[in-house]
Amino acid sequence: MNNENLFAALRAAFPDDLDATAIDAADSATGANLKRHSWRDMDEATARIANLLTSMNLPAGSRVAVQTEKSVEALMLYLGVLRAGYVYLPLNTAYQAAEIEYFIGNAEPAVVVCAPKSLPWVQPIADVAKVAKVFTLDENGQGTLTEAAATQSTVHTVATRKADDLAAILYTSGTTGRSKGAMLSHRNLLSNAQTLLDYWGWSSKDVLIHALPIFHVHGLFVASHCALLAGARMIWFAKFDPTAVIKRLPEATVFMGVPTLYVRLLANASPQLTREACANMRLFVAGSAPLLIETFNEFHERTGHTILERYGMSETCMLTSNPYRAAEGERRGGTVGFPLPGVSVRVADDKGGTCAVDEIGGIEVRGPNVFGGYWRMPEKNKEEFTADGWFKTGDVGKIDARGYVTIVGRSKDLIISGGYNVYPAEIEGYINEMPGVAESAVVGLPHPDFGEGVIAVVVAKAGTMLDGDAIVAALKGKIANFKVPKRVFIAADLPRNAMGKVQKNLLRQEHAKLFES
Ligand code: MCA
Ligand code: AMP
Repeated sequence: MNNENLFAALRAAFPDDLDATAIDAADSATGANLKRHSWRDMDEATARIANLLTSMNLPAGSRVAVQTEKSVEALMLYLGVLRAGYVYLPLNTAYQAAEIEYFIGNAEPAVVVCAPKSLPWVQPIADVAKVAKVFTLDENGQGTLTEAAATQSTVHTVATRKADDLAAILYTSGTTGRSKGAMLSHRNLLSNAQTLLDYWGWSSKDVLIHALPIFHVHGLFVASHCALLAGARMIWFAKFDPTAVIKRLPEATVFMGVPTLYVRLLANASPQLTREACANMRLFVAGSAPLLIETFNEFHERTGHTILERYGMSETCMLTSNPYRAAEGERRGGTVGFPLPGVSVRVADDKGGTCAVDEIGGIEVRGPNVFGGYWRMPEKNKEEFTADGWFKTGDVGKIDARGYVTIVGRSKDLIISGGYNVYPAEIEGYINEMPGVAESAVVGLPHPDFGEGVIAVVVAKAGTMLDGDAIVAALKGKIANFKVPKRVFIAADLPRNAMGKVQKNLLRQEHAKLFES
């Protein structure tokens, strides 16, 4: 039987010369190389981790939940989990105890890997959830995981998996209730990577600057899978710093970023983002949030490069892309391009029909990249797939006569800040639990750096005085820092329509200029 494990395809794409460089780990602050990792190193490191996991006799389908800083070793962990045939569950490093408790309780992983500094609070959470083993891994690739893996063999036969077997679970927050785990199969991930490899013209001569986090689709799947499947070298930044990244552009060919990274590259004073710095580059990809047309135009003026904007989701990987090759069309700023080969996109009206050209409606998608459903939430699957099997993205958009897709908004109450999703309902839940709070509304406002900045408007209970800064401070200890409102306003009441629904658009209008400077 053919092995349909994603790792088998990635391993088959390693170059013949295993001693060639696969990854250059760069210093985030200076851009200088810190450590070279060959393809052989990658093969051996992933084999050791796979052997370690296999030696633990975990049940088939076991989840390995990981909350660690970005490092090459953390990427090896992901690949090792795939290689062993288990299910990878990445967690944002910003998540705090209450958030991690939910994910571990919900996913019931067999293994958890965390930062050594988090062990004191992760271990008790893992104990309650009956996790078999907690390992540590720090930002330098050291920890109990590395120690245990070091005793393992560097030879490992890739575990055989079917295309529909689960490869990863990515938690994405819900508009109501708690986060949902999107179940992605080996087919979902591999089909999407193969499509992008071809559509974006990857080859082994490419050099990718990898400066995104590796706990989301963009950095973990889109960027890493493309480079690995192409047998291309990566320059690996644990954190994004515009100066350091610009220093490495002259030897790179591809860069991927959320819009905030482009805003910061353009704002950077030294060294400058110039045509000369980008002379070797062939492709700049943006996605995860809307790219402002101003950024798209300024980037073109400064570098001569036209950013390729694409659109995707945790549940679906990549859905649409502006064309790479000129013969297929121009890259149009403000649009997310065409449905990728093999992916179907339609715009649905609210009467169960399909919208005409240029008519606005709900974006629905289908394809080998679309996930199988949410982890242990059959009722959500019913809600979010149509009867004829299309996934309702919650994005609102249109398709023009030429086939370009434009996203005009979202039907889901979601804020995207610097490429991270913030669900107002979740934050409002935390604020409403605070003493003295009657109710609250969380909205996103235009933000020059993050695209959208989170704020809250809070109403006090009768006879109570509230302090916005104190609410911000209290939230900082509880939830991931990017979800914490940048400002909290105290108001006498919230604007409501005749149906009693809070009119968030009025709050957005009232505070629209808050972040303008
Ligand atoms: C950091 N801060 C933020 C954000 N990031 N605030 C709002 N939104 C953010 N995204 C705040 C912190 O709370 C902190 O505030 C202060 O900034 C400094 O934190 P630090 O971690 O040092 O920030 P940074 O290193 O400058 O990070 C900014 C960043 C990062 C590099 C833009 O947010 C980032 O890497 N974003 C990329 C996210 C991503 O990869 N998304 C892809 C999702 P304080 O000091 O008050 O605590 S995949 C996806 O969406 C789909 C599938 C797709 O299509 O790709
Ligand atoms: P997530 O599933 O958390 O990764 O977020 C997916 C959401 O990000 C999508 O449903 C869109 O709302 C948004 N998104 C991703 N790419 C783009 C883009 N290029 N333009 C606008 N929104 C985007």
